[in-house]
Order: sequence, then C-alpha cells, then structure tokens
Amino acid sequence: MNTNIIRIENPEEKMGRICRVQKNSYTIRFQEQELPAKLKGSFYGEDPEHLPVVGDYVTFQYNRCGDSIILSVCERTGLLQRPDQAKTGVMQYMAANVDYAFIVTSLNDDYNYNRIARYASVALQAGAVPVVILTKSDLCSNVGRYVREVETVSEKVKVHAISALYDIGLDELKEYFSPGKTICLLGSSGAGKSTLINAITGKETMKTGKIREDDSKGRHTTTHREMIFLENDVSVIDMPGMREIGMANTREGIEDTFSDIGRLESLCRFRDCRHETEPGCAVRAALESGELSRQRYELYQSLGAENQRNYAKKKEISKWVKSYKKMNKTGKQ
Ligand SMILES: Nc1nc2c(ncn2[C@@H]2O[C@H](COP(=O)(O)OP(=O)(O)OP(=O)(O)O)[C@@H](O)[C@H]2O)c(=O)[nH]1
Ligand SMILES: [Mg+2]
Repeated sequence: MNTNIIRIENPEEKMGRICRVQKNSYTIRFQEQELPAKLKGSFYGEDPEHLPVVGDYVTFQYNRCGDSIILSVCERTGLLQRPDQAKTGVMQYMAANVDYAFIVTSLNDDYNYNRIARYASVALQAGAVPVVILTKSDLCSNVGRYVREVETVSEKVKVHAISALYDIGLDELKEYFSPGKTICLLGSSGAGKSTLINAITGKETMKTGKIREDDSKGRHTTTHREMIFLENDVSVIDMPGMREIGMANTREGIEDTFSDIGRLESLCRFRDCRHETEPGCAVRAALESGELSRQRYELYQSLGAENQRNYAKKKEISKWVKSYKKMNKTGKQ
C-alpha cells in the first residue's frame, strides 16, 4: 500500500503517523494533535515486524473521547532494525520511513570505526542515507584525521564534524533539515544527539544530560523513542543511546556499505571465487597491492558472518513461534 494513494472509505477512518510507542500504547500525530491509540485486535499474534513503530503511517478509527484504534500500517520505505542485545535472535524494530540516519559519535572515547560501519549497514538496509556526525569537535585536536577515516567507511556515507556548544559545522547540516524529511538520531548515550537538535532548533526541544567524567559515557537521558516535529515540517526521531548494534537482516546493507569490495568481487575470474587460492582473484590482488586494507576486508567478512548467524537464529525462532501458535490454536478447538 503506498501512503500517497491510500483510499479511506469510512469518514471516521483517518491516516496519521506514529510518534511514540510505549509498551502497548501508541501516540498518533494527526493534524497537529497527538492522539492516544491502541491496536485493533487482529494485530495480536502478528509477526512483530508488522506492528507499528515510530515513524509509521497508519490508518486509524478516530475516537474523540478515548483511545483511537489503529487499523493498519501503510507500506514502509524502510525499517531500522537490529537484533536484541541478549543475542537471542529476536529483532528490535526501531523506526520506519527514515530519510537520514544521523550516526552521532563524539570525538572522545566513543569514536569507533567498526561501530560506524555497523550503523551505516543498518541505515542503508533501511533505505536511509547514513550521515555520520562527529560531535564535540571542540574537545578534539585532530578532527580532520577522523573525518578522513570515516570517509573510508563507505562511499555511501556522508560525514560532518560539529560542535553544538560552539556552533561549529551546524550550517552544513541544514541541507538535511528540509521540509517533509525524517531524520533519526542513532548513537551511544552521551554522544550529544539531543544537544544537536537543541542547537539546530535554537531552543530546548529535548532534554539533555551530563556525561560521566571518568569514562565519558552518558546517563541515558533520552529513555524512549520519540518523534518530534520541527516548525518547517521536518520530523526528528530521538533514540535512547545504544551500546551495541548487531547485524541481522542486514545483508544488503553490508553489501552497500562495502560496495568497493563488491566491485572487486565482480572482477574475479570465477563467479564463486572465495578469495582464497583461486587464480585471477581481484580481491586478493587488491589486498596485496594495498588498494584494499586487510582490516577493512576482515571487518566486511566478520559483519557478514555475524549477520548470517543471527539471521539463522531469527529464522529458527520464527519457526518455533509459528508452530507454538499453531499448537495453541488446535488446542483451543
Ligand atoms: N564539549 C561539548 N559537549 C557537548 C557537545 N554536545 C553535547 N555535549 C555534552 O554532552 C553531554 C550529553 O549530551 P546529550 O545531548 O544529552 O547526549 P545524548 O546523545 O542525547 O544522550 P542520551 O539521551 O543519554 O542517549 C551533555 O553534557 C552535553 O552538554 C559539544 O559539541 N561539545
Ligand atoms: Mg538524548
């Protein structure tokens, strides 16, 4: 279903956007109002992937005096997702219909090349442009080195170094804040996600918190996913800080991030080249000449392997859930 061509027959049926989810309670943004809502009964037992998340467009039955009822989720342009941190194979669906994924990393102990590549893969998988924002440039003496390093993560990644405190580099970000766009803020707690939005909007749009002095970590000031609407019709999804970002359901995102390696692979003499001992291997030649760094190639391989492992776990779990539901159904009859 395309959100532009959706036809609503019932006058009480409306279309809005999910701006907050807290357990089973939803908030829908509809004509500048925020409406409390619950899911229609038929959603229960659905695959969690089909339940509404922040950023989803939904049709709903409007209720003036209480909870509106969410009837359906409109087709998404993409879904930001990751496996849960307990590594059980269960997925967390974070946000839908995101245009720009701001990967916010501060230029202190938080900076991590590997984690940026992970975020970029998740963003590209969700159809969002990965925009790396290196924050707190006022605390760093070699900003240029970090910018150049991030540029090597992927040709698909954009990178900006900023200081929200001293208003450095914020102008460069204006191009992303154009009407109709949705921006999602990803990154560790304390990276400066909420501070960045306050600096852009010029007021305290979001609550911010101090980081711990000893290890530069944040205190999880933002506690739930929430979408806010800026004056110029830009939507921003602020996320609580994330410690880790695993790979699952991210195969195309990883390939997109490492498209340079994909190009090399396509030049190998054999289509099923494993880049080990085969003659005419373009990947090995690039590793030998230094055109491709070994570190980058190993990262590509390890993210791919992790994705496969988690994907297999996810598949096993959904098979188990399906057979459990079937068993319950037949038991009830
Ligand atoms: N020096 C400096 N400090 C900054 C900058 N941006 C943010 N900070 C500080 O970093 C701390 C954490 O900022 P927040 O914006 O709350 O971080 P967050 O990423 O939203 O954190 P969570 O909500 O916990 O996920 C605050 O004390 C900010 O003042 C900056 O550009 N320079
Ligand atoms: Mg925050």
